Parts: sequence; C-alpha cells; structure tokens
Amino acid sequence: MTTNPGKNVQYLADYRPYPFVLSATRMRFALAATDTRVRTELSLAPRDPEWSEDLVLDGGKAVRLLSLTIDGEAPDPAHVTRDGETLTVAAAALPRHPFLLETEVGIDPSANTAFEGLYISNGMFCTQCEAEGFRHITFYPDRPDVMATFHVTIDSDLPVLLSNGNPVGQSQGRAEWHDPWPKPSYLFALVAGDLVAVSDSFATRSGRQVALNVWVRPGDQDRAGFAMESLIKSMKWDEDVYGREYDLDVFNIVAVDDFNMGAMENKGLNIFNSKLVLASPETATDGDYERIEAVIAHEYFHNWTGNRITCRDWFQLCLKEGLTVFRDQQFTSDMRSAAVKRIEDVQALRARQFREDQGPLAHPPRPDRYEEINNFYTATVYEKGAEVIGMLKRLVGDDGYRRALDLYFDRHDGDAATIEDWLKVFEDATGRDLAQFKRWYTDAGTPRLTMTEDWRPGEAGGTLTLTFSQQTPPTPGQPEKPSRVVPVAVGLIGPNGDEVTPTQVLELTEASQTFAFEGLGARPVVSALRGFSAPVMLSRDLDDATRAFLLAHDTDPFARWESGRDLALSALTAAAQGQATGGNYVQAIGRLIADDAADPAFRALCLNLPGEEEIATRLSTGGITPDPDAIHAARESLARQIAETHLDLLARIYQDMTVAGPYRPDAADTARRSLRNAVLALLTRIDGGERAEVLFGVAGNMTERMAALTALLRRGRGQAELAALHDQFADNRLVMDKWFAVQPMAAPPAQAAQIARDLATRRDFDWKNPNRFRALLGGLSANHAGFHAADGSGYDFTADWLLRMDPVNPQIAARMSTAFETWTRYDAGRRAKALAALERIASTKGLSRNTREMVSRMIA
Ligand code: 0A1
Ligand code: ZN
Repeated sequence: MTTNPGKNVQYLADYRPYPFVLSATRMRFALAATDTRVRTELSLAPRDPEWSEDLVLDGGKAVRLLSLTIDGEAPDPAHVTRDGETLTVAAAALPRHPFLLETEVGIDPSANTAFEGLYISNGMFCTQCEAEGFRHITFYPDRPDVMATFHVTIDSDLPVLLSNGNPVGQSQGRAEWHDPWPKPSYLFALVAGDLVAVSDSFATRSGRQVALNVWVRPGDQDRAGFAMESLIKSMKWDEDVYGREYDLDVFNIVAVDDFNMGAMENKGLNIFNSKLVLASPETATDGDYERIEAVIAHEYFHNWTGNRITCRDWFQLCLKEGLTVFRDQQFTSDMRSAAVKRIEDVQALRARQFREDQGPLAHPPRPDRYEEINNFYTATVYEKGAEVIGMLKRLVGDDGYRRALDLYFDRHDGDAATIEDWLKVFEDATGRDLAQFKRWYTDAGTPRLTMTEDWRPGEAGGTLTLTFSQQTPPTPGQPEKPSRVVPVAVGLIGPNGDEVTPTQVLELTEASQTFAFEGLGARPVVSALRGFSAPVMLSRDLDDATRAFLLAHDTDPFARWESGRDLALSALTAAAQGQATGGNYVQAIGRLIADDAADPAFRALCLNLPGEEEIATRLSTGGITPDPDAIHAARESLARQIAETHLDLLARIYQDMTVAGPYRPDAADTARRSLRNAVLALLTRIDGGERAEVLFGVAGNMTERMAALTALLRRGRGQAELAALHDQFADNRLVMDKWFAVQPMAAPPAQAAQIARDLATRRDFDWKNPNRFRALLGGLSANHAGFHAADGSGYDFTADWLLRMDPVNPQIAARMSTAFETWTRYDAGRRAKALAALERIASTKGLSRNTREMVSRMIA
C-alpha cells in the first residue's frame, strides 16, 4: 500500500499558542485573472520579548514571494527560507519589539480548480478560506487563534468589489473595506464581479441601521427574494431568542456557482453556493426553500457563534458548528413545525451520522488527531455536535441553558475558545459537574441502549420498573467505551390511550440502572426516548400490536412517528430476509393517514417508507448481512401492498391535498404537497403512471414536477418528462443538477451505474463544477442497490471519477469517497469489489492528502 498514515498527523495535545501577536492586517489586491498581486502588511510583536523564535508563516506552493521587508528593510536572504507549505524568517532577523512585516506575492486565481483561496467562478473573483485557504492567498499565520483587524484595498475594473467589515472608500476601480472586529484568516473574504443586488435594511434593537444585500449575477435578482426574507427573519430571531445583535453597518451575501460546500460565514460577507440562495417556484422545491431558510440562518448565526467567539484550533470545530446547527434547528422549529423538524433532523442524523459512526470513519465530535482538517466537516462534528448541545439543554433545563449562553457570550466574546471553555460556562452557570458529560465530545460511537420492563401489580397500585443498560461498540482507536450520561425522556400511556405519566427525563450514568414508577392503576405502555432525547440506538422488546397502539396514542410526536417507523422496519427487515409480510404496518398506517385532523406533514412522514440504506443499517446493527437487492425488492413490495390495500383512501387524499392558489413555500402548503407527493409515489406503483404524468404536465412548481418525475423513473418510465425538463431548463444550472441527480438515483438498480456512465459522457456534464459532480456521483450513491450492484459497476464508476477529480479538486474527491464508508458490512463478493476499488484509489501516485487520508482510514 502506498498510503502513508502518520506522516502528516496533527494532534490536539500538541497545541501551542502562536509565538507572535498579530494586531492588524492591511492588504492590497491588484486583481488579475492569471497574475493577481497581493501586498500584505502584518503588525506583529513577539509574544514574549525575552524569548526569540523563528517566525513561521503558512503559504501554499502556488504563492510566489516577490518581496519581503521587516520595518521597511529586506532581511538577509539567508534568514528567509521557503518550503512547499511555509515561509520562515529566522529569529536572528527579527526585532524584539513590535514590527511591520510586509510581503508582496503573486497568485494565479484562474488556475485554482480546488476552489480554496482566491479563485474565479463564472467570471467572478471569490474566496473560500475555511479551513486553511488563506495560505493560498498570502503568507500568514493561518490558524484560528491568530486574530487581527483587517483593512483591505481592492484594485479592479470590475463593478462590484467586496470584502469584510464596513466600506470605507469607493472610487472608480478601487474599493476599501475596514473590519474593526479582530478575526482569524479563515473568515476573510473578497468578491469582485459583475453583480447586482437585491437590497433591504434591518434596524437592530438598539437602533442601528444595517444595509442588507444579496448579490447575484444579472438576471437572477428575481430568485433572490426568499434569501433576503430569510436573512431578515434570522436577524430578528437571534435578537429575540439569544439577545444577539448584528455589529456592522452592512451585511452582504453573495451567490457563487462553484463552491465546495453549502455556504460560508465570512465576517459581514457570507458566500453561498448559489443553490442555497436562488429559488423560484418553477426551479426550486419545497425542500430547497426550507434549506435556504435554514442555511441563511446558520451562516448569519455564526456571526456570534463562530466569529465573535471562534475556535482555538480546528479540533474545536464542533464548538462553532454544533452550536450553530443547534441554533439553526431551533430557528426552523420556530418558523415551521417543531415536531416535523425534529423528525426530519433525526432522520438525517441516522442516515448520515449513525452511518458514519458505525463504520471505519467514526470519530468523536471533537477529534484529537487528523491529517486533513477538511475531512472533518462531517455529520459527527455538525449534527452530532448539535445533538450534544440538545442533551446539555435537556439536562440543565431551559433557564440553565439561557444563563450558560449569556455567560458564554459575556466571558468569551473576542476569544478563540475550546470545548473546555464551553463546558465550564455550563458548570459555572448551573453548578452541574460535566466531567462525565464531556465524553460525548471525546468518545466516538453511538451508544446502544437496552430497555426492559418489569410490572408488579399491588394493592396500592402497581409498580413499573424500567432497567436500562448501555454499551458502545468499539470505534477506530477507541476500543474501550466508558458509560456516558444519557438523558432518556419517558412518558407512560394508560391502556385507554390517555397519558398517565407526562414526560420525565431519566438520567442514566451507569452501565446498567433501574427506575421505578409506583402507584400505577393498570400496566401502562412506555413511550421511551421521547423527542429523541439522546443520540443513541434504543432496543426494547415490543410487539407489533403495542407499536401500533403507540402510533395511535403517543402524545409525543417524535415517539409516535418512531413507533410507525419501527413497525415499517420490522416488516421490511423480515421481508428482506424472506420472512412474512407487513400486514400490521399496512393496517396501522391506513388508520393514521385516514385521520384528516392530523397534520399532513406528519402523515407524510409516517407514510414515507424507510429508505433502503436505513433498512440495511437496521439489519447490520442486528448482526445480519444486508442484501441490497432483497432490500430493494422488499421495499417495493411493501409499497405496492400499501397502495393496493388503501387504493381508495390514497386516491381521496391525493385529491384532497391539492394546493390551490399561488405557490407558497410555507409550512402549511409544504405539508400538503409532501403528503400528496408521498401518496403519488405509492399510487404510481400501481396506476401505470397516469397521475404522475398528468401532474408533471400541469404543475407550475418544481416540487410537484420532481415528485412526479421521480415516481415515473422508479417505474422505468419518465423519458418524455426528462426531455421536457431538459428543453425548458438547459440554461439553468441548478435545475440541470437535479436532472443529472435524479436519473441514477431513481433508476432501477441494475441500470443505475450504466445510466450514470452515459450521463458522464455528455457535454453538459461540467464535472469540475462541484454541484454537477455531486449531482451525478451523489445521485448514484443515493441509489442503495444501484451503488452496491453485485457486479461492482457502481464502485468502479465512482472510483474512476474520484481519481479523475482528485488532482483537480481534492476536497470534493475526498468528500464523495464517503460513498464507500459502509463497505465492510456487505457480503464477501461485494466487499472484495469495494476493496479493490478503494485499493485502486489508494495505490494511485500523487493522490491528495485529503483522499489519501479518507481511503486509508476506510481500508485500515
Ligand atoms: N463553516 C461553513 C462550512 C464550510 C466549511 C469549509 C468550507 O470550505 C472547505 C466551506 C464552508 C458552515 O458551517 O457553513
Ligand atoms: Zn457552520
């Protein structure tokens, strides 16, 4: 194997403060596509004047040093050394007092296909500096604990020139920006291009007027209004709920077409992947609208949780990401339906984070080692990081949480903080000892909880005793897993369906523990892990009748949905192993969806069958090797069974849920469309596709058109609709991304890899665009039985393209390699083919650090 783990490993334990203090950074950019010049002035001082240290600045290979002076003088060249990743000025050449270091460098944005640092997207200059992109712009201490004010001058003929902070001068061909808030380099941003703005303003609660702009390319203005509305709601919400006010005169958002991730919280100048800004009813789905609202909020909330208080080092990434995800989840719950949001978040957590936690890429929310930090922008850092905060809030209560957060903002404003700092504010604000709780940050893996019940009737009422035991399977590098604090929210439902004991939070701290409920009239049914009170897997012996009872009567919406989910999963896992069918589920789901008083969104969530990946996970957690083809067949068969059994009811709901009037992406209309589309997916399996064809033809919005198209493709139809969509939207990148994604995703599994291969030969498969690449490869890997086709065609196609992408954009190649992260759970034939594909990648010469780390962890 040519992999080389260990060579570039960074360790949390090695943290050391930077030996110099940087107070102010001044930069001047002369923008040019192939030869941009950057002059940088750093106001530096030795941290300890008694101690002399070399000055080490980060700087990528492609940064050409043109000049360097210290207090205006060029040092002896013997004192300046350059290697591929740094520039070092020897201590002997440095004053013991504050000094000014000036550099000029040349960089080539047009050659930057990795989209890290300064690059060009569609004729527009833009930057991405998190995590370590700034070092591709200039020589700098590119680490989050070095914070400075920035003064930036941009020289360019392009009409719009933006950077962080407030504008302090604009003239023909030049703009100057000053950011008074000290910040680390990863929050730097610059944008220059031919852009137009949708503008508005916001008056903060202390009366400051903030100019708001959403910058897009000319012609896209009519699709930027929703982003602006979302921004204004976010600003208001953060004031109302967290007491956090915005702190500059302007807030700019820019949409760019080439972007490695979703969006970026640069101070005062958020840069977004255009798919998370641009939306119109004809081009975006309800899901897109909801994500736009959430991500606009997320980036805005970073202004306090991330920017005003940043991270000491990248091991602490979940300090800003977990908290900011938690905040954006709260925001969406407040804007829409809290119950629906919680269920969606848990589904996403299980699909991405539980999956990660069970495989070779498992790591704690706060890792203690990495080779390439860009590989750690993961579901564990983000989503599990948010779950950990949800548990903290549950344990200390809403008031305790509020006091802790106020203390956090007071105590750490302006700091580069750590997880220890974060936990300490909770300890100080609430008096609670969080030593054991900290394991949630340092330990990987999903705890398995088992709950058993013991019922003793008695004269003065019966006693129900619940026994919980917890155990966490080993993860890479962590064989032993001590017990954690697990908050388990429990309620009791009486035999008549009334709640007899409202929600109570039990705190597990031991490997095994019992809790007794006394004085009960009759044996109740336990509703456990309400609201998904901890990110664990709970197993308990429950028969289908009791699950159906909870699905009908539980007062906690999450737990109620979970009962339906468990019913469906037990039917599907049995069928995938060639056992009996899902009669109980089919009956129970019929009763639930017939309830017209229930929220349509909730009914839709219950009606959507668990995905094939989720079924595979459930099987492999139970020690059974999943067979992707059998899973696919089982799921299709259960869907048909539901459609046949409830044909009339479904047809009625399909009519009833028609949404009249102009399209609105709000919670109420979204809910109706989601139920209607869930019903359509079922009916299309037995109706020959007429409903879907009609809907595709008449629908004016993308939500319904995509639902119809997907349903048709799953039946091996939909070619005319695909062609129509292409004709209408060939010039719209975002719609064409959907067009590329849906084909491999909804294809019959045996054809999926070939369909992806054919699509990849098209001229409009602009694969260097991250969205387009993700659409095709992600579309295929979302087709569980297609990606895991027994002949290895899915693996081979994916490996071919990862290898092609790696030298161009290593971040994207590494990220998409996670399609393989579950490979060890399949049968020997599939494992051999997946391993061969991974080894082919690993043995390729010149592989990036990003992809090398991912692949070597997966085959370790
Ligand atoms: N901090 C951003 C995510 C982000 C991370 C890395 C990036 O480039 C490698 C870009 C964006 C967020 O949480 O939204
Ligand atoms: Zn974030």
